[in-house]
Amino acid sequence: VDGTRVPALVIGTGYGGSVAALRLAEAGVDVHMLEMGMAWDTPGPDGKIFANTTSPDLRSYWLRTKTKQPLSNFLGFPLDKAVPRHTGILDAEEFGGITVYQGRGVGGGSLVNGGMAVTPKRENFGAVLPSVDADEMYGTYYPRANAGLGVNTIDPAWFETAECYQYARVGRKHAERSGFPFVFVPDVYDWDYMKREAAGTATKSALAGEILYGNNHGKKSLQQTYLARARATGRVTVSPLHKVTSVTPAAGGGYTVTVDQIDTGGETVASKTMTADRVFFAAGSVGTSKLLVKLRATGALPHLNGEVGKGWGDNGNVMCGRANHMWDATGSLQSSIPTAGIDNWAAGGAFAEVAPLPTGIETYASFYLSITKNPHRAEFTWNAAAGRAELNWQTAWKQPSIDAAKTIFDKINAKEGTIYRTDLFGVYKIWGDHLTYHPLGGAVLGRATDNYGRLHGHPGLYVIDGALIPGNTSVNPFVTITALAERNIEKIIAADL
Ligand code: FAE
Repeated sequence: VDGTRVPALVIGTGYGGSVAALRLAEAGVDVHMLEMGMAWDTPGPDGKIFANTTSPDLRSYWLRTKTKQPLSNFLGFPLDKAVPRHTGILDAEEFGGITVYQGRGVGGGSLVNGGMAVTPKRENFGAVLPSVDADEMYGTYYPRANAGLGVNTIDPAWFETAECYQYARVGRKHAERSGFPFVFVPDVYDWDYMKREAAGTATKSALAGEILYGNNHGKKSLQQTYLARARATGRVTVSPLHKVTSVTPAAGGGYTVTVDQIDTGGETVASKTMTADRVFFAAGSVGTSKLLVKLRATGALPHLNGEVGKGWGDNGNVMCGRANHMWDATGSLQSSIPTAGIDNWAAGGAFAEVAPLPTGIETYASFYLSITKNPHRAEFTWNAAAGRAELNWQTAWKQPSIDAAKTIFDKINAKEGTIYRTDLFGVYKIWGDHLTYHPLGGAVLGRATDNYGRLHGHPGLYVIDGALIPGNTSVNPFVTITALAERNIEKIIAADL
């Protein structure tokens, strides 16, 4: 790596980065990808690559000495426990008013996420990205992204009988009894594989509760899709445990990229520089934003404009649980892959997923992750004294999300004669309003960049990840991130190379 010159360098190996790498390589361009997380291709002492959700270990968290589980409590008891500090797979990155969960490793968020692969309703897309031609997105790039990601839908007949989706059928019943539209949510998990798990003919992953810290089987992460195809071109090199710290114009043209190689304890073992004709920022909304505000403030990229760092949102994420009556048991066996959604976006600004609580025991609880229309947007800035990027999100800004989610769950509770759970996020705390799984924005399309992700002020620098999307997508974001990356890289290859 050290001293190399490459035509295209990609920072990060999540959705945006993987699309860029594949399409550039197919166009004949050699690509080097730098990823701060691990490769996740080698089994641990237990024979598995990834740790189970119910027994987090050193593989589970990014450089923490104690787990920070999104569901912090159960029946009033704190669940977090000590783990060795290690470059684990899930980063719970804490800013002043919010904890932002992100995947770390080759594959980015695809390693840890639930695989829910939702294309937003076309009527909502215009509000998300008004400068993007929706005909092109829905005619070409959303279909391309869905095919590339391996999106598939559950067999509705199997859904009706599968023990592991009793919780989702209870969720549907309650939604429909209160008059809310119920929808199936597509996923990149292989539903045929899950059928075999249920039949006892395949090693269990979703039915063993695997999620958050990686799935050992069944889920098509980017390692199985875009990144596999990118590597097969022979033109893509991936360097894990390499963290980019600076990008600045190089004397002879192109950019000098400074990289810390780290060990699995997070310590820097080597500092390297590379030179690249073009650099693609694909470090995720948070990673890209943090880098760009630092590089602007420190003078490494002085011509970045004032929009860099702005327009960040949490996709309106808020969680809650409901306590059901004894006749609405949700099942002791729950697939970790959600497949049911309640769509109240048009009327109440909320799209809620019926999520699992895979505890292995009957809880009589229904659990939901809502995506809501939250108007608040935060900004990343560089704190020179502290030497770090900060985000000015306020915890109180979740109130519009809580209000939107209540349009669904207050009504269901009233209809069913049930109450909210108060034991999942602390003691007597109903709302999981301290976190997001869906960071978006910070280098918004058409503001910090042109309409295709070219950063203003520095030719040859591109943003191609969730940082382009202004804070909300109305549904889970990765299909939109992938489709937008497909659109932008096609234009960049045609016009710039
Ligand atoms: P991302 O996938 O985050 O990739 C960025 C990569 O860059 C990461 O691998 C970083 O380690 C790496 N990186 C960052 N900084 C640096 C640096 N300085 N140097 C080198 N590498 C760096 O970005 N979305 C859905 O649509 N459906 C779901 O079901 C879903 N469930 C989720 C569940 C969880 C627990 C989490 C955390 C997220 C979930 N998401 C879901 C969100 C989704 O994973 C996320 O929007 C995408 O992964 C973002 O894609 P990007 O390409 O922007």
